[in-house]
Amino acid sequence: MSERTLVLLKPDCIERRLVGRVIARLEDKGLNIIAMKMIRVTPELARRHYAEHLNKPFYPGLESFITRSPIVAMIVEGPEAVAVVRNLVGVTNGLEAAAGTIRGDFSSSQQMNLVHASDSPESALREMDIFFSQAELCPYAPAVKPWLGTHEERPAR
Ligand code: FUP
Repeated sequence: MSERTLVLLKPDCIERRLVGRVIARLEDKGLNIIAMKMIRVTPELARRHYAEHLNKPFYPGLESFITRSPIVAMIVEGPEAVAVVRNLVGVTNGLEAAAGTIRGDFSSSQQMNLVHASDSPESALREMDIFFSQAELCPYAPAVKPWLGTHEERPAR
């Protein structure tokens, strides 16, 4: 079923000039980018986004990292987008992420792992709302739809 999820290209992704290569992986998979902007995360925004980690020992370092350079925030849309994007991104620690995933191919760090992707449909709704207003969404028909699956797999909705 078609879903939307939040993707953040983190400061290390921008600093290392990997933005184009990471976006290409999302596009290659057949996902639609329906919103995108470059912003600098403020400490307040970091605390909202990472609310579940606020009391963890690694939070101060995480906040310093996510606020140190701009990020690119995106909403991507496609069949089962939440799980599909998490699989493309790989597990949290770049050293453990599978080869072929973004983190597995480009990261050797637990903190500087290039990309954030929502971990559930509920998280996606909460996080999309933090970074984007409804007016910023630009949905469009995916030209690749005939290649995304058979009619039996995904009846018209
Ligand atoms: P993920 O869902 O893979 O982005 O990872 P988590 O939600 O578990 O963690 C959020 C961010 O905190 C990760 F991107 C990296 C960072 N982190 C650390 O820096 N140290 C830790 O021990 C755990 C997570």
